[in-house]
Amino acid sequence: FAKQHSKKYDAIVIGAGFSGLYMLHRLREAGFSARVYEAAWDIGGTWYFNRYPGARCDIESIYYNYTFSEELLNEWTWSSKYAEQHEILSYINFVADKLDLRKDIQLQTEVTSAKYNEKTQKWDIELENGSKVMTTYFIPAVGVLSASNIPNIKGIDHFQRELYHTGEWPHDKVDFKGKRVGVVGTGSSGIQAIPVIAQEAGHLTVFQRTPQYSSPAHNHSLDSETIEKTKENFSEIRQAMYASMHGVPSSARTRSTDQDSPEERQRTYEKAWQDGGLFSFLYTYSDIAFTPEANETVAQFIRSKINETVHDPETAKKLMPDFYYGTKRPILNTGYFETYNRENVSLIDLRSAPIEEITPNGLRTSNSEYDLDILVFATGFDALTGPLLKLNIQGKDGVTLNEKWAEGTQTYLGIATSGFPNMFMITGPQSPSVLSNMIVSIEQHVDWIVDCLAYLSEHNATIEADAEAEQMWAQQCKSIANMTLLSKTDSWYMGANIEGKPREFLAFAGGVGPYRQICDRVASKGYEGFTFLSASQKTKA
Ligand code: NA7
Repeated sequence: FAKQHSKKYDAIVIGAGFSGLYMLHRLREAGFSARVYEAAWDIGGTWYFNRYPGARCDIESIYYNYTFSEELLNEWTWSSKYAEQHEILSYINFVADKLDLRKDIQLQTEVTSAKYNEKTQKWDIELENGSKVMTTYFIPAVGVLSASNIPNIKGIDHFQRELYHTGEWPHDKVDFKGKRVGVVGTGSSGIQAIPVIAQEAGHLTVFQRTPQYSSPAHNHSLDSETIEKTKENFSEIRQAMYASMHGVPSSARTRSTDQDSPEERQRTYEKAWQDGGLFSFLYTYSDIAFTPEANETVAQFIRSKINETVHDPETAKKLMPDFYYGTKRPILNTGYFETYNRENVSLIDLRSAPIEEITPNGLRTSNSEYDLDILVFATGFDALTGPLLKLNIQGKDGVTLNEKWAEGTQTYLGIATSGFPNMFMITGPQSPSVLSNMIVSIEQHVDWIVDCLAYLSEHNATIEADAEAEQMWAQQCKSIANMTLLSKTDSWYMGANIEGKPREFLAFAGGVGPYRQICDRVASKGYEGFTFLSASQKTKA
């Protein structure tokens, strides 16, 4: 009996990153039996895998921690404004130990499928080793940037030297010393890694498809006064984060670009540049995210900074971004543009000469061949939907999630999807997560889900999102994105980086504060937009 019992849980959570860990904590607190399965060798999720050189968070460390516990807040102290990957991983381990989470986490365990059983109203979860586990609530906490995108380039399997992806970085130190290194990709990961690799490599060749806007992080160590002040005032800071647009305690000014003279705007942008905040430019004027002309004023400012920084005019020209500022997540850097002034760094513009083939010893573009000892793919992720679709999830009537979302993503609040009862996504597609400080979004989702589970448990019921509610939600996500410039750029927010992926804006762009209000309203109206199935219906089925 004990053995059988150990294979049944109230809740199964997949993933032991920030979201899975907090979910486990809240489930246990609420009295549910729970188990977390994690494919990796240890906990940490994104911060376990993304250990490439220069990896750090783009949200200020003092806001990038759990906010639910005063004790955790008081006992942890960050060393710098933007924390490095290893420090964030230490923080995650500190929390897991403090809350004694490990005993309910099973590592090195990949979930191979999750199937909803309509007779039992339970989920059957299959693990890599063939064993099966049953759960009432199925909670994928698999993150939004965890399915690495390794481009399908001819010859890639025949490369005979060292090949890495930033999102699956090895634990052993990669030795770049004196080597000919190639980096493909200049998103956040590439822009963080390139300056660090350049310091060690014999020669670094950067293969760039799309130039990016990026501003200096101005990272520095945190002084004790800042830390103390933050800790003392954290309850107000927390409220501001919860009510905000992006999960940080700042907001956009109400002033528009045309209310200031060009000289005044220049001063405002210079201040944002010096400030080094992720959203500093987006907060300068109210119309930047909405109006092409307003947006162009920021774009021009950043282009002029690139021009001033990069000595070689040809290289500077190749680095000029030309899409709407802020329609891809802004990027902070430490010495990125300066890196192109180094003798040992060259920049290849793939727009004028695309990659044709990976050869056994390097890479060939349409007009040159490059001999490389190490090739680094900083080519991003199949974002948001990718990690969920990899899980092999099957809902009612044998319909898989992949079939349901083949033509486009359908969710209600980014938390649930019709036909998949009792399944709850944390920071799923069509939620504000990727546009925000992820931890604020994670905590809000988890808290909402746990309240919902308590309600279900009390009423002995199963819950399912209504198809009409999710259609309305998808429409709302689309309309909000269309009011901004966000949907006018080919980005991973739009699914545009993955071949064959439906083109649609994959997040709720209305802000974390308004989103929280919507979720709370749904709950307070008895989970409006959801249908309940009672236990008696279960017996009949
Ligand atoms: P991103 O932001 O998706 O960046 C990936 C980069 O790789 C980007 O420059 C891409 O160019 C480039 N890329 C992708 N595929 C190819 C191929 N086939 N050939 C050449 N170049 C390619 O991923 P990151 O890991 O940097 O950042 C993801 C998020 O993590 C980031 O937003 C932060 O929130 C943290 P493209 O722009 O598609 O032309």
